[in-house]
Amino acid sequence: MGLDFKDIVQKFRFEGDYRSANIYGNGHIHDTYALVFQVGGHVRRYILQRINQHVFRDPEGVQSNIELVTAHLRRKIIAAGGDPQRETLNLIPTLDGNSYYRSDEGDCWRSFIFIEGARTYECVENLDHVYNAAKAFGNFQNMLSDFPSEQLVETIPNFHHTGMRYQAFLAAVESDIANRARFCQSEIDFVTQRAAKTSILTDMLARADLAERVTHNDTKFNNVMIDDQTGEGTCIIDLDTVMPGLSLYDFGDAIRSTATTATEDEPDLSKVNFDLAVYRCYTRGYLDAAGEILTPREIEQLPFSAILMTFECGMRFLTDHLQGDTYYKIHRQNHNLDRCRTQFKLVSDMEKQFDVMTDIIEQYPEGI
Ligand code: ADP
Ligand code: GN1
Ligand code: MG
Repeated sequence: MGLDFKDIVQKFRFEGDYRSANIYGNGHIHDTYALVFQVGGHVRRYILQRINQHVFRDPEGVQSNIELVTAHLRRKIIAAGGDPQRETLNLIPTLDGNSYYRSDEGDCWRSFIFIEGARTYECVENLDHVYNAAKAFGNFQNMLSDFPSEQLVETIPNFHHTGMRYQAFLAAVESDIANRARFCQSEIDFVTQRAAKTSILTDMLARADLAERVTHNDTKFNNVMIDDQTGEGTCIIDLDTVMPGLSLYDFGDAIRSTATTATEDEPDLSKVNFDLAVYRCYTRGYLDAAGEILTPREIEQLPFSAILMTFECGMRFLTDHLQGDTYYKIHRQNHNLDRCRTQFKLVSDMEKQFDVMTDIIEQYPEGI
């Protein structure tokens, strides 16, 4: 049965006359739609999302975080002379003033102003975009450096606790509920051979060797909107996982998704290579923006974080494949396995180039 958008649309304080709703974007988690309205002679768009409640068990907590974080960002953006309508997400309230609407079926819907004149990219097209995306993520980190983290709900507990992710992976191999383990033994071995690496960052955090900060935790390249005219990183989106974490999670996940020559699900691994020029450029942008707040220990661990976050992501795709694809949206058979393989290819490349990656960080700001 098709969705009755007219009914949902009536619950929010939208401007204009509703015209249409179209599936939008390439996110793995939520159902995202672009809503089109007519306001006088103009078209106005909004983003409408059905929150994935299998992934986010506490939608109220998610929304409370987004309300608090966007209010904080809005103040910072205004103070810096920026445009808060474009440089952060803006929730559209429901008629009764809530930040989401729960339908009779139990679905949770939320809406944002559609950021026009900017777009997200699945793959890098040029180094200016890379530098600007890195600056935008670094700046996002800066703007949240004085956010009171105790106000945030942990929307997905232990999200980047790689050791716990490894335990979940082992359990998935053990139960092998979808009978797929025998078809991915080399990927399973790839993970188990690296088990000792999984606890390095969380151990450093536990002994206060690394600072806990408020971080984004999902700094995928397609979670930054790039301005069509200027190429600047206009707005960081997808704020569901903003919560206490390590700056290294954000740097590492950004390198994972940016410093690659192919899409995340490219089946032909000969096309998937770690791109050192992109790594260098992202590092420069990120350190230009956030370098001053980072500790020497954080900076030292940047290359390793890229490997660990890529490994963790590949391991999560493999876990979901073994569990019968219950977490990420898939669009073809073995989709999660293909995604896992691209990540492990990148891990292998980075392991071989680890010394060069480290040199690049040490050369900053001169030789980079
Ligand atoms: P998911 O968690 O499923 O990845 P996102 O919140 O990242 O969902 O949204 C999916 C896509 O929708 C984004 O990659 C982006 O292209 C688009 N999008 C999201 N929010 C906005 C917005 N406010 N304005 C314009 N496009 C947006
Ligand atoms: C998911 O929501 P999206 O598509 O930006 C996932 C990330 C993964 C990413 C891999 C809440 O991100 O953790 O790194 O897919 N988000 C969640 O592409 O699990
Ligand atoms: Mg997204």
